[in-house]
Amino acid sequence: MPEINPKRLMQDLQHLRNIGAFGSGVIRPAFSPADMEARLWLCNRMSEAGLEASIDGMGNVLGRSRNPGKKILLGSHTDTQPQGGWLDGALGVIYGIEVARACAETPETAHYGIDVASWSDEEGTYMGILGSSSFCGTLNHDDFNKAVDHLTGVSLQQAIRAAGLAGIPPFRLDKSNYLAYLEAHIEQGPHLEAQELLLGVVTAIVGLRTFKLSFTGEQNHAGTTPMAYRKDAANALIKLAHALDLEFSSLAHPHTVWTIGHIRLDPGSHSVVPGRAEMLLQFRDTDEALLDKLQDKASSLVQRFCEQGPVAVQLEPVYPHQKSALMSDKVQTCLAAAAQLHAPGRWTSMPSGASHDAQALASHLPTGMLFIPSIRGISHSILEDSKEEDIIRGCRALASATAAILKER
Ligand code: HGY
Ligand code: MN
Ligand code: MN
Repeated sequence: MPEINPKRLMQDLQHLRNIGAFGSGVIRPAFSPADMEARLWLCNRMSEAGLEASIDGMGNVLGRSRNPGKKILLGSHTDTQPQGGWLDGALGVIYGIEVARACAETPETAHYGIDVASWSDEEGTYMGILGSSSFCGTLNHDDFNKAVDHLTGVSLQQAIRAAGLAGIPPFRLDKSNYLAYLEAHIEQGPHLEAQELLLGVVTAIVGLRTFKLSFTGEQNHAGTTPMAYRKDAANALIKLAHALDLEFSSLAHPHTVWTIGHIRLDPGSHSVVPGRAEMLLQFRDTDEALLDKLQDKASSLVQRFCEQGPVAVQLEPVYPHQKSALMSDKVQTCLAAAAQLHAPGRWTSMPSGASHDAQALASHLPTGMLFIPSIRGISHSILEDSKEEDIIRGCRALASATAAILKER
């Protein structure tokens, strides 16, 4: 069985953490200088691990084994949220490099073929799971052409050009190359820690939908405009947000989540009745039919608000919908055996409340995911962290699962 090198694993994770470091977290949004610095470093580390590594025109880093025969693809992402944690995505990419090195250093597994990927823009600075969708050939070109960073207004195409990637051909999946895609990731939620479990084998990944709601009223004086005369965009936003919360609560399943993660009031002065307002609404569940119901509910609420007035409301999708994905039963069985080996009786099967690149790969390759616990379940925050022994155990379990699948080929 390949034996990973825990010291080397932690050193690489810490090195990556220092690229774009921000307090205990990381700021490395897609195509930023820090993101590209990290990708170049990954290329070198993959080459040192004996892989043929390069970056494609979508920013994907891919390290390919020179060994003949069917391979395993390991990967995740190294771009982050505007303020992210040091392990979200990075864990699975560095695990991949470490598993490739461990197999190469172990005589009975040295002939195994392991490719390693860091997909670009998983976090959706421009478009969620951009790089992995491009790799699978499922990137919608209209979505690609209109993708923009909603915080800066920079287009995806401008960002790719500024990163020096324009014109480089994108990598494309050749299914005949691979037996499976495995992605290790932090859980980013509280369940493993709360149950004192050490590993999670993912059964399914949530689908997610993100909408912008725009409110158009009338900017006016906050002192002289009587309440009955107002067309207050902020007031309409607050009322609609509350109505959504009540209606979604009545439709939700146990794991359904919804978030209003961004609100903007215009002009944003304390003495002005806002004439315009906007908010971003995102909802997630593994059941696409329920997501349809939530979407219909949001549309009917918007229509009702428009009919009642006095503020006009518009609902428009932003970012392409990310469909829910089931993980391969066969790969789950293999990951479960590895979890039982490395955490006997202290692992569970579970859905993922976070989206992942694995949901792009799942309809093209047998795909599975392995979770390690997140301390206090925190993620998408600089406070995100995991215990070192859990990080090391997770890499050992991924190495076991990878070797077991390759042994069977
Ligand atoms: O939002 C997510 O679930 C992922 O971390 N991008
Ligand atoms: Mn992630
Ligand atoms: Mn994330």
